[in-house]
Amino acid sequence: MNLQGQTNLPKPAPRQFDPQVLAQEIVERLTYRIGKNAQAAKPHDWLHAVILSIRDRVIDRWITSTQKTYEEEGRRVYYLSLEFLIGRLMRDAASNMEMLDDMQAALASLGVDIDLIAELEPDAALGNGGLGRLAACLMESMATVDVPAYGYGIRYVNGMFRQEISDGWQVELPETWLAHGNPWEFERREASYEIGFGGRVDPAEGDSASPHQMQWRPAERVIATPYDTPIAGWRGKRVNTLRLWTAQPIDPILLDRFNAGDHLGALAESNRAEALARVLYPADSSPAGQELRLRQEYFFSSASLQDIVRRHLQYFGDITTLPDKAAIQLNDTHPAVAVAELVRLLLDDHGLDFDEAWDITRRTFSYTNHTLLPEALESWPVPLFERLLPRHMQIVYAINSRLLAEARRSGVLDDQGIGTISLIDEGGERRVRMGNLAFAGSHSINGVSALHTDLMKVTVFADLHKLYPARINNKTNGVTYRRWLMQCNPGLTGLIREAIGDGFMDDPEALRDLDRFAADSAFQDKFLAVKRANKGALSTLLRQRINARIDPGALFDIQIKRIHEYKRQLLNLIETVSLYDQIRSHPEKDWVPRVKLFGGKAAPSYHNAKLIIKLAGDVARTINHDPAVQGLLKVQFVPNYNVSMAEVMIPAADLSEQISTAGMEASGTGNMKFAVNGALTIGTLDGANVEMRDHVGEDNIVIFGLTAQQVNDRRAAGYAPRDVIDQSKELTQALNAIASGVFSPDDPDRYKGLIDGIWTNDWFMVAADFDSYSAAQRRVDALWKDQAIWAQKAIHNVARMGWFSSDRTIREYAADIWKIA
Ligand code: 26Q
Repeated sequence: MNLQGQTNLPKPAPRQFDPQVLAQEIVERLTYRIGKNAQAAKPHDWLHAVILSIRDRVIDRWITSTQKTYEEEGRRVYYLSLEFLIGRLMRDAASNMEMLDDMQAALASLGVDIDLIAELEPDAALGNGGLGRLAACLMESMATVDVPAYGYGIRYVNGMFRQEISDGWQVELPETWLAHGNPWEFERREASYEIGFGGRVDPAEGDSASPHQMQWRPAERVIATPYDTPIAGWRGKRVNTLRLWTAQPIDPILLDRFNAGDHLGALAESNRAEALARVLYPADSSPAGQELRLRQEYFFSSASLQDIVRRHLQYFGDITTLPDKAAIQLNDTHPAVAVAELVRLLLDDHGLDFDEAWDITRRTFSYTNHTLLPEALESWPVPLFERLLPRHMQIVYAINSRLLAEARRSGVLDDQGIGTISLIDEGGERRVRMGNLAFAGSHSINGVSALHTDLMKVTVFADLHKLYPARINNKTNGVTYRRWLMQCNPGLTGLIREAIGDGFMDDPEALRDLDRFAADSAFQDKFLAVKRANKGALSTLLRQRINARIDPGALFDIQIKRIHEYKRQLLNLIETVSLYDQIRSHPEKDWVPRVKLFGGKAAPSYHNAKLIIKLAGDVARTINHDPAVQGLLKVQFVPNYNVSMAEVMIPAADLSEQISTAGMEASGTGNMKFAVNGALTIGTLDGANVEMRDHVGEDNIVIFGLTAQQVNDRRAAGYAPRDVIDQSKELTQALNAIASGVFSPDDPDRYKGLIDGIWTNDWFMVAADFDSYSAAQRRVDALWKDQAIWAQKAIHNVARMGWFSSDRTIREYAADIWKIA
């Protein structure tokens, strides 16, 4: 091998996608990797063999990409996230490697239906909702636009729980996605690290030790071992790495204790370590202040930082150039302790002085905020933080004293302002504010939609923004159109290709060309036929899964997302009840047949969210059994909504419900997926809906309700829901029906408290927006009656949504935050 050895390495054989060759490969994997022949193979074995065949192609590119990254010596991106909601990978990888059609043909020649085996792949649900799915879309887009990136997270044994509905109530069951093994991952034992907890801090020994240098002696240590999953970009251009950590005890069994007869004690350490990667916290907006959660946050942050620093030193040898070679993006505050961890590594392990350590840290980190809800802002009690991370507590204090001194010197903040930017909340029980730590430790802080970013500047980060006015910037979310159009909606994709060619597959903004077909009645007919077929497929699936009977000829009106009061599933249900009431009162009117579908999980401890699920079931049962509205209105709650279910429901939607209280949904990303699949949106001017309206045009979206400003003003002026309710006969009737037990005869008071909340407080402005929402729904009905107009608007949506591709989002991060060419 010569000095440039790599360039002389044998090149992997060119990829061949001949279905016959593929069929041979699959059978070969089946035989030699799984140990079965085609006759004995079960569907699971076929799936495994198919994944191995795809994986081998991915690996060729993975190795080339890694090599290219090393050779280019450019900056790498590290995306730190406690959640990656990836879903299934088989179709994604095969499609991105451009072998999906050939794979289908190969399998067909072996007598295997690709759709049937694809169904068997578990849905990797290592995330709660939007934030986790965004991380997955961004990973795929980074590979697609050729950004060298690593995702870092936790390999939870149990991801998001499986939701069952029992007697109408949500029941949470563990999801065991790893039960049959995971052919996508590679264990990398050689890249293991020790992670400490607790213990004490001593001054560093030796004459050369700097004053800030300390020696942390943790009381407890665990090993973090990574598992790598390749993430292939579109056309296999680049394959990046998703590195997920698992935890192991240093001593699996304490043999001395075991031999002394303490059998449980001998395993205690092991259980404690394994708990770290056991389960994803299923709360998406009200942080559970549990010690285990903070331990998870530190565990994966420390492992990731040690890995990043080791890799940097191995290739560049000089820790001070870290910010030139590494950009670390914090996905919300969940990994914010990484800021203190990097400072610790620089001070204690590398002997830098504090100023230099702090400068390197700030130039390396950037932070994405995903919520303005005060109850979702993470903070940890100082005593807990100090007990678990004594050295980091010192570092937080040191950062804080600099931050506050700088603020005083600047003169832009008064004492109250200084109090709000402090890393320590001194009101009551003292707490470490993770949002302020992430902000202080970053050179860039971004929101996820234009509105959300504007609101960040005047709410949560108003004072930090005064002090550092250049740091906050916007990066409107996007979604990957490979998964969310091309894979989940082959019918529409085929129709688009027929009309405008394949350009949009590499450049989603080329979807624009479709605009000129919007008024073309032949194209409209084909478009409506595709939608109808997708609705048929959903209807078949729901019949098989939950024995639901829904008519694909009706308008499919869908709200799928986590259940939360601010997302206002309750507004939708109250309007459904009101519509039910109106149909019964006026059966002679020309009602539009509607199917209303709901899906989503409630945080297990979120009482009202669980009650809303129960209400959806109660309303559904009553309406679906009433012959008076038969064929006109149907309601269904779809259990266990997840990525795979979204991939079937979204292409089948006519109407997308994006109805959060304005100012409360940071962005939304489901809204984008629906629109690009040709659904019309009924929505408030919240999150990215605002920008969607700007792109698709106000005639092609149904907007209603108070604006964020109006919500704010109403609250400030002392909003009295009672006055609003008294003005609306329909709302009064619907609320009374629900509160009096019309839908819950078995327990008439079940919804009394929930509905009382609307009468007395109505923080989420359900009553204030009701009439406007109801009127908007009747505008939707009117549009539906003219299918040509409906199709025209829907086609404009598909054509004009290209900007919401996560490729665009990633290009903006790369240019503005990571400074990658
Ligand atoms: C924090 C501490 C302890 C336990 C749990 C949590 C926690 C976990 C997940 C807090 C929040 C989340 C998830 C938030 C989330 O999904 N936010 C959504 O992010 C999307 C991507 O930016 C946006 O589109 C949505 O508007 C936003 O709600």
